[in-house]
Amino acid sequence: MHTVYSDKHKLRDAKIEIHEGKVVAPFECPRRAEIILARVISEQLGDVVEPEFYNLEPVLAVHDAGFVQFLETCASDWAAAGFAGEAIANCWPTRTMNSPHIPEMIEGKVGYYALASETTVSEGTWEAALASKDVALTATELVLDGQRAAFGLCRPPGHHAASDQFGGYCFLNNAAIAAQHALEKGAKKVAILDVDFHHGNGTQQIFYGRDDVLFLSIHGDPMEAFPYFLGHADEEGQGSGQGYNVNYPLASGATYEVWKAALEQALARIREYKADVLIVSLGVDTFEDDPISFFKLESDDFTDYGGMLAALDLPTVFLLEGGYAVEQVGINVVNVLQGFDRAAG
Ligand code: 5XA
Ligand code: ZN
Repeated sequence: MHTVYSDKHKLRDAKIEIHEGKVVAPFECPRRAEIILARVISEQLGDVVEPEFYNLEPVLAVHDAGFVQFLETCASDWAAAGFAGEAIANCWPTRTMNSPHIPEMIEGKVGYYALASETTVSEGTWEAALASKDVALTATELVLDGQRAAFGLCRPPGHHAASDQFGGYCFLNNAAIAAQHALEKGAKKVAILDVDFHHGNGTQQIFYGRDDVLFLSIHGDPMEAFPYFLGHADEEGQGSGQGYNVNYPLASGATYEVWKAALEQALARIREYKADVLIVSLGVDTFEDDPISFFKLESDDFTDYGGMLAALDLPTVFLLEGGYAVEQVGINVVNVLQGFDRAAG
């Protein structure tokens, strides 16, 4: 399997994150990608290729133009306002302040477009996010051109990014951009399976009213886990999208047995849907030692479910999302891809 990788991910190198009441070094850090790349190489998974460059058109196909403009200039606008450090949200349009007006002042804009405060916008973030979408699109193209599967080593990740919101370490929604691109290139139906520990609220929101993208997510129950306000089992889509959004929230401590039962249901739904292409939002923060999550998957479980994904017999694009047990993140990601490759034959 080819891996698409760009060094530009290093430009996303925030120095702070708000976590459990403390300012900490960000969990989502450049070292994650370096460790995964090293494992891809040492395990001889396949060729590592640079991404092609794509302009903003595929981004604007799923994201709001004002949001994209905001992201592009956020870090420099923050500095120009005389603020120190990284742009961070501290005031939101919450339930009682739901006005359509977008503030002019950068501090207000950050609040308007943020869905969580743990994620700052640091210098270089926009360039890294653009390169991450190039990685996702190039991996998608490889699969549309006939490869059985490809791995986009995306950093920053994307699945929390909604049409006009960033947060949860995400800025542009790589999986949504890839799915829309596949549709524009001739696919009729795309399934996005999100196996990250966290619910893919952004992907859900972007495709919630549509039936040409089936979105399925297995994740920590939002009653107990980020992103808290989306990801319940009764969110099934709306309008023509009714029935095309499927959530499997699982309780704290879920073992592989429990998780695999949800995966089997998701795979059955994907078979029934008859997708042309599968996109996997591949987060490995379901791992037992992940520092910010609460499932109990072990490294061998990742190999096992990689094989189950291959049994769908669909052209498959893997796009990296989360996973923060840094020393094992390479093993776990590559286990999924090797499990897939071995079963695909
Ligand atoms: O998949 N999403 C993540 O791993 C980010 C979670 C952020 C929690 N504050
Ligand atoms: Zn996650």
